[in-house]
Amino acid sequence: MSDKEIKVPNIGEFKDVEVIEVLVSNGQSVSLNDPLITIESDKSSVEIPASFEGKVKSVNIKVGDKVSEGDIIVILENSEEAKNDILEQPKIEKEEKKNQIKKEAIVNDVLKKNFIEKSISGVSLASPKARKFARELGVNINEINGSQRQGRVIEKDVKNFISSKINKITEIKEIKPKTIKSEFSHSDFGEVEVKDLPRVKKIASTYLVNSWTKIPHVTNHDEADITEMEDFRISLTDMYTGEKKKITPLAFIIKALVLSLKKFPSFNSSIDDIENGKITIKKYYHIGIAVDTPHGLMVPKIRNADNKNISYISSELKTVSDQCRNLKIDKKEFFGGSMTITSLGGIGGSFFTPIINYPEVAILGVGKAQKKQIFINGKFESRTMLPLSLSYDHRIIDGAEAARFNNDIKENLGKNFAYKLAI
Ligand code: CAO
Repeated sequence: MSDKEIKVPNIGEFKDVEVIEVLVSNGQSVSLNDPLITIESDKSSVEIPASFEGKVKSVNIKVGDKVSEGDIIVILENSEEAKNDILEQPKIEKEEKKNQIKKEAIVNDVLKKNFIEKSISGVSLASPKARKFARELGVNINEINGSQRQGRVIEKDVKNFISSKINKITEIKEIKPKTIKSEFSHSDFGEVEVKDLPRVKKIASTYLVNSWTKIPHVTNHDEADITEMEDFRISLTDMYTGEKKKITPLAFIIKALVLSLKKFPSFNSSIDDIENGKITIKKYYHIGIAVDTPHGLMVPKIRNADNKNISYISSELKTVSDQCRNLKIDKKEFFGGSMTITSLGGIGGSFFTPIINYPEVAILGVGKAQKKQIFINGKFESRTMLPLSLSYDHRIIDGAEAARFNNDIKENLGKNFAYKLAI
């Protein structure tokens, strides 16, 4: 089988056109339509593609040469073998050969048309650097309007073209969803009263929507056996007066959570900008507590909970929730948390799906503890079970890690009495 030559096709009346780029080298495999060289007249430049496939045996042209129709660009080695080499196909049958000839004719026609049209309109003049840059980025240079004389495209034009495309994509992303408006109003169906939404609810709604839409939430549900903890809690008395201490389970849960955060630092973190690939691990333990107030939900922090004992945490809980309810709390107290606890234990209900308090990465929902019959060591026992609902940011925390975290909290609230040390 003889070698095949790829020649400069018919490019109209153009002769002695300068070669500004050679895009292939010896030994390289080329496929149909792969660009071989770029030629440039005084008005236009165009790539000459391969009119058939094969392995380059020799390149007969170098940058700066002047070429005309019929000049040999490359010689492809024994093209059928090379083709088989590339595509691992059986020998080309007669029919395929015919198609190949047709393809070559089409390539040549298109090329000729392009070169002549572009020469007339002068649309795709481009520096070799810009052409290469555009090709590497997969941009069709003919779509770019050049900033130079006669519309010549330079590298900067390619960059501007790409930025404008990116901006368009961003603009599309930022289109806000429309508020759905019904053709009927509520009052069409009966008496209604329209009131102002409390300011706190309006502010909270922005944060809640942000968190719900930006963080991929997952919630793991579990139950902690707090039988011994409850016995201990209820037995607590004031050492001076001998009166029963009023400490709710929440103070114990805060302490248990701090212990778990120390073991699982990724729960005490924030990602402010996922694009920059950075995570902030906090070395402090400021636990947020969701407080139900007549003005709406507020989340003050119990600062440095690791350094406070349970009695102190309990009194601080009362102080900050009173401050929230009386609107006597500094705005700064709503920021800078490690993780939040939202407890419905004093009200009722078991499991729910809490929304993470952005920019935190997890929130612990606590339900009402109840006596349950639990099967232990072959028999049923009456145990006090506390429902836990741990929602976490799945970008940072995996399900297995969340399950281990819940196990650890259960451990801290369980028989091991980790909390006893902290009274
Ligand atoms: N299981 C069983 N009983 C519980 C309990 C639990 N998990 N948690 C609290 N209790 C009991 C307390 O021991 C207390 O009992 P006594 O009246 O017999 O002493 C009673 O319930 C009331 O407790 P409390 O709710 O006043 O106190 P707390 O420390 O548990 O909670 C606070 C403080 C500020 C979290 C709470 O007042 C509050 O606002 N809760 C609502 C939070 C909320 O709305 N979360 C939802 C946010 S998501 O929309």
